Formats: sequence, C-alpha cells, structure tokens
Amino acid sequence: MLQSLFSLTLARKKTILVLGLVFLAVMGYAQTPHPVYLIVNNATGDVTFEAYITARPDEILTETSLGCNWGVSIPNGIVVQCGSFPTQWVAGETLHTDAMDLSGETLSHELVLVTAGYQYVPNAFDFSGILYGDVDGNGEVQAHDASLTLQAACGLIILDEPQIMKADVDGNDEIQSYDASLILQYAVGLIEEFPVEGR
Ligand SMILES: [Ca+2]
Ligand SMILES: [Ca+2]
Repeated sequence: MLQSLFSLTLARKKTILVLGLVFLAVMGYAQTPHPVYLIVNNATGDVTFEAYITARPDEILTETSLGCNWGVSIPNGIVVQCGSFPTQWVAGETLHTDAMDLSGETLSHELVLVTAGYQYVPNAFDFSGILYGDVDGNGEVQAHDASLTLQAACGLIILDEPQIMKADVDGNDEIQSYDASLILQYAVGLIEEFPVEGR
C-alpha cells in the first residue's frame, strides 16, 4: 500500500514535471527573444524611440521597455527586443521604428523580421547632427548666435538643452563668454572649426 502510494506520488510528480515543461515551452514560444540592433549616426544627444510591428501599431515598445534601450547594449545603437511585444512576432512581419534625437529631428526605419537569433542594421538612422554654434537653430552660425550665447553666459536668458549643446563650442560643459567669442570668430570666418569638434 505504502509502495503504491509512493509510486503514485512519483507518477504525479512526473506528470507535473511534464506539464511544467510543456507550459515553459509554450511560454517560451510566446516570448521568443529577438533583439533588433539599429545603429544610429550623428544624433544630437540622446535618442528616444517608438517601435511597433506594422500589423499591430497599438503595441509599442520604447527605450524603457523590457530588453530595449538606447546606447546601453551597443554604442549608438537602439535595441528593440521583439520578444517584449505582447503578441508573438512572426518572421515576415515588418518592424517600424521612429527615432528622435535631442534636437527633435525624427527619422523612421522599417525592416522585415527573419527567424535569426537577432538582426543588426548598420546606418539604420542618420541624423543631420549638431551644427555647433547655431544656437538659434536657423541652419547658420551668425553673430546673433554669439549674442545669444553671451546673454546666456551672463544669465540674461536660459537656453534649452539642444541649444546648450550647440553653444558650448569649447566643450567644457559650461556656457561662457569664451564660447560666444569663438562663435563670433567662426561667424566672421576667423576660425573654421570649434574646439569641441576637434576633440
Ligand atoms: Ca544661427
Ligand atoms: Ca564652454
């Protein structure tokens, strides 16, 4: 009697083990990991992104989603972990990613998912980059940019983050009158490059 109980218990354990393995296998299938690495060039500051499979635009992953990030797993790279979509991805579906840099420039990229362990895309996004010295963002470096920088250095105006990046042309992480001086020199053609670009 005791022995039969014992064997029953063993059989049950085996059943539970098998069911557990089947469950894990199903769960594993439902969340098949598939990182997509999208390399970003010339971004102004940090990049944020929204990624979705075109068949399900309501299921969106961002840089804060599980397994996703910007510049952490890979330098200058967006990682979209397709296994984190609520719905299982399928090879042949299209992954759409919108990426935005600190300047507000937004670019899109699409690729077709394949059944490889991961996908790596060099030059997926190519931003126009920073035009150092162009504090007002009009596409040119002029005396007005130097004036804004000097006003910021004196505390008369407050620049936003993209403007600060463009105004700090010596790259010392501060906005000072020296930055304004360099911008003015650049505007009138006395210098052709800022110290921050030559680093
Ligand atoms: Ca300008
Ligand atoms: Ca500076």
